[in-house]
Amino acid sequence: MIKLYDFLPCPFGQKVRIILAEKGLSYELIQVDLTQGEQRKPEFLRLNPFGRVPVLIDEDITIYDSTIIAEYLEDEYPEPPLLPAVGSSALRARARTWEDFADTSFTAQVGQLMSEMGKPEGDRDPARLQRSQTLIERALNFINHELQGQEYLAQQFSVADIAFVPRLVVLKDLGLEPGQNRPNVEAWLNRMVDRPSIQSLEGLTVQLLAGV
Ligand SMILES: N[C@@H](CCC(=O)N[C@@H](CS)C(=O)NCC(=O)O)C(=O)O
Repeated sequence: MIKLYDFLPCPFGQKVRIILAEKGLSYELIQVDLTQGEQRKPEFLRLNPFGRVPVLIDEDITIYDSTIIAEYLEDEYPEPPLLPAVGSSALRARARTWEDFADTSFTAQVGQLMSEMGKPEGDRDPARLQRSQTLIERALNFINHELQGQEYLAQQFSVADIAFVPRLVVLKDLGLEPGQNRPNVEAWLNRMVDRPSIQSLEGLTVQLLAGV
C-alpha cells in the first residue's frame, strides 16, 4: 500500500492528497508534525534528506517533492489522467507551467500573507502585507484572463488546477475575495470545490503557521 508522510496543513501535501483521491488510490497517512521538528529526525531525513513533506512511498520507491510525486503517480496510475494526453505537448507544457507557478510563486505569496495575518494586528508589516496582496491580486487577474472561454487552466482538469486549490480556498479568510470582479475565477473555484476529492480533504482550512 502507498504510504504518504505529510503534515495536514501543508499545501504541497494537500495537492498530493487531492491527486491520490482523484485517482482513487488508497494510502496510509503518516503525520509528520512540523511544529515539533519531526521533519528533522534522522528516521525522516533518511526518507527525504531535505527534511520536507510530502514524501510518498510506493512499494520500494521513495519520492519527495509534490511535483515529482504527481509525475510519478501520473506515470504509474494514469487513470483518470491529470495531465493533458501524451502527444498534446503544448497543453502538457502549459499544465506544468501553471503547476510550477502555483507551487513556487502563488503558494509562497499566500503563505507570506498567512504568516503576516497570523501576527497580532500591531505587529504586522504593512509594506509586506500590501506587497503580498498586490501580487496575489495580480496573479488572480491573470488567471481570470487565461480562463476566458475555458473551464480549466489546461482545458481539462489537471495538476495545474489542483496545485492552486490549497491556497485559493484560504483567501477569503485572509480578507481577499478571489472571485470578486473575476467571474472566470469564481466559476473555476466553484467547479473545483464541488469535487469529492476536495470536499473530503482533511486540513484544507486556514492554519496560520508561520514558516510552514
Ligand atoms: N517543493 C516542495 C516543497 C515542500 C515543502 O516546502 N514542505 C514544507 C511544508 S508545506 C516543509 O516540509 N517544511 C519543513 C521545513 O522546511 O522544515 C514540494 O512541492 O513538495
